[in-house]
Amino acid sequence: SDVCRKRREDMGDLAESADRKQQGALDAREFDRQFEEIVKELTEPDLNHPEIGDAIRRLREVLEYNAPGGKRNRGLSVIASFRELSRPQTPDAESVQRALVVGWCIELLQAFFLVADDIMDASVTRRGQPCWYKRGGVGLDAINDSFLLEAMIYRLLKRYCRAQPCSLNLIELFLETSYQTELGQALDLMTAQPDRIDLTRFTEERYKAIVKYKTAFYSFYLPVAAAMYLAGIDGEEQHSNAKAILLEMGEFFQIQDDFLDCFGDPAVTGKIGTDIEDNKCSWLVVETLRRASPEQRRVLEESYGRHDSESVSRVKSLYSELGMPVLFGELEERSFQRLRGLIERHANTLPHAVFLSFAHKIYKRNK
Ligand code: GPP
Ligand code: MG
Ligand code: MG
Ligand code: MG
Repeated sequence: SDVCRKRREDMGDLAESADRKQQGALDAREFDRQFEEIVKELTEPDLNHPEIGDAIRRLREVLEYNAPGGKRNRGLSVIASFRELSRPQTPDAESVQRALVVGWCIELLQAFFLVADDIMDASVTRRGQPCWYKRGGVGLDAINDSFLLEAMIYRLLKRYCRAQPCSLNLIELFLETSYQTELGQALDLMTAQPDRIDLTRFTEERYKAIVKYKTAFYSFYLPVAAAMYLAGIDGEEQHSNAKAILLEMGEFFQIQDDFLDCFGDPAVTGKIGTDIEDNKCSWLVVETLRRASPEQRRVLEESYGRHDSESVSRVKSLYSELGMPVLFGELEERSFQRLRGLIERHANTLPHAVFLSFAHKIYKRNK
């Protein structure tokens, strides 16, 4: 039956990829509509509550400013993966809605992280608008707003998934993934202490650990794992196979994020990079250190982690001198090929389209 499946997959490939595209566009529209409904459900019943009404109106503002406006890759991949995993059946309306809501739970987790991360990274813009904490009158109150965003995840799971057999698996998945991301953020921050500029800490091993924990689990394993649970797939082996592929994709995604921090166009990415100023263990600095001459290393030592624009420009020039854009382009090709191999080896009974369509969304991205 494995052979049959393979053959069916190959033969239907072309027609199916057109169908998927169309379905994806329809789902994206439904996804946005679902957000309006979620905001209403989470806030309307208590808007005029005598005690918490004011706080609920604040919550509504926080939700509307911080949850939409991104690429929605993570959220949309829940419904896309769920459809693939349900094949050849077409899921009923209620299951589709559940997958859309769980998709929003991931976007809310992301909003929670980003509101907090922008404070920690002293960032200025996000998704083409001022970071939430930069808005007049918000400031560090944004910390509590980030907690509110997190709390919405569990209110939604309770409302939409409570009666499902996968309910506990989903809750535990969100909690475990949050913990992993917070560990990654801890590693990211401790490797970037502003008063201790020490380039020897920027090793490849440290880099890989940071990005696996701070990005790969929540951005790649979480959406697919959630879709698997929704589709009734809860076997440990299948989850660990999916994880092997998705963590690799996540590592590459953060390398892109680091590259775009310096070489991306803020008008396209919607954010202004801060990695050099923040003394971050970025892919760019790790690779530059591997290639730098003793003199070039001295330039880095004197200029990395400083806020003045001359220092930042010196670091950027060094990145260009050492050919980082070319190196990045080569890595992107190699990484995509390696991923194809991983999918062949690890996808097993899971449909390859789950992984391939996710990979196609991120390769060659410029935002
Ligand atoms: C991306 O790092 C990682 C996160 C946004 C996770 C934050 C985790 C918390 C527990 C707060 P980044 O700082 O490179 O992202 P960006 O470039 O988008 O600011
Ligand atoms: Mg950060
Ligand atoms: Mg950041
Ligand atoms: Mg970044």
